[in-house]
Amino acid sequence: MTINENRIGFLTSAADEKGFVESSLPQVVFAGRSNVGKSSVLNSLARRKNLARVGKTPGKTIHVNFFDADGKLLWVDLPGYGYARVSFEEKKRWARLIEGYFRKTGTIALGILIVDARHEPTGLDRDMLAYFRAAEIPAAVVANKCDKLKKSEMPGAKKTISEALEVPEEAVLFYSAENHTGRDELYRLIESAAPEKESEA
Ligand SMILES: Nc1nc2c(ncn2[C@@H]2O[C@H](COP(=O)(O)OP(=O)(O)OP(=O)(O)O)[C@@H](O)[C@H]2O)c(=O)[nH]1
Ligand SMILES: [Mg+2]
Repeated sequence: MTINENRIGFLTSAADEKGFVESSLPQVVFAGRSNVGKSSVLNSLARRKNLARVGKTPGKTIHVNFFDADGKLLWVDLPGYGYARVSFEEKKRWARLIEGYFRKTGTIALGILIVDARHEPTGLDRDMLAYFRAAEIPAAVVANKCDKLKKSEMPGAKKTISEALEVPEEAVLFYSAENHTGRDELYRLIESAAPEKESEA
């Protein structure tokens, strides 16, 4: 399926489960630790600067944000997990919101786990990926901010991420929301994740 990149638009921001979009469209979900660049990757894919809101400090995305991609997919930008410097109450709220999303939502065609290319993934990243597997959600691992790595550091970074997440090295896609490295490959993966619509006879 092709997704027209000029037809990706913001739908709604949900602070709680009542705000979730009810739709039969397959969903592509952007998940990962706070500040790894989930919202930036979404913007880079859509070739837009401020479609999803990006922050200098972790914890920018606090709601579940829904985007319509060409009337064919819903893209879902989640709040990040694992940010230590927020209150316990706020952490609980995020966890409830993210868990509620996965519990209530329709078909997820692709789970995109975004990690920071410079850092070893955490237990929470492993949990996220394990959840995708258990729920039989096809998953992609995107190592964002690769513009911050020297070329010589890239093979080691890939190895670290693949070992920590127990996925083959080929499954780790380097990405840069800054200079759009990996953009076309991830875009194609998203396009191929959605099932072709059955022809209406
Ligand atoms: N150099 C570089 N900076 C990036 C890249 N992607 C994101 N950033 C920066 O990282 C910061 C966080 O980006 P966001 O897109 O808000 O991250 P997020 O994962 O959505 O964060 P939360 O919504 O808080 O969970 C911002 O200052 C971005 O400009 C990248 O590929 N390269
Ligand atoms: Mg965000």
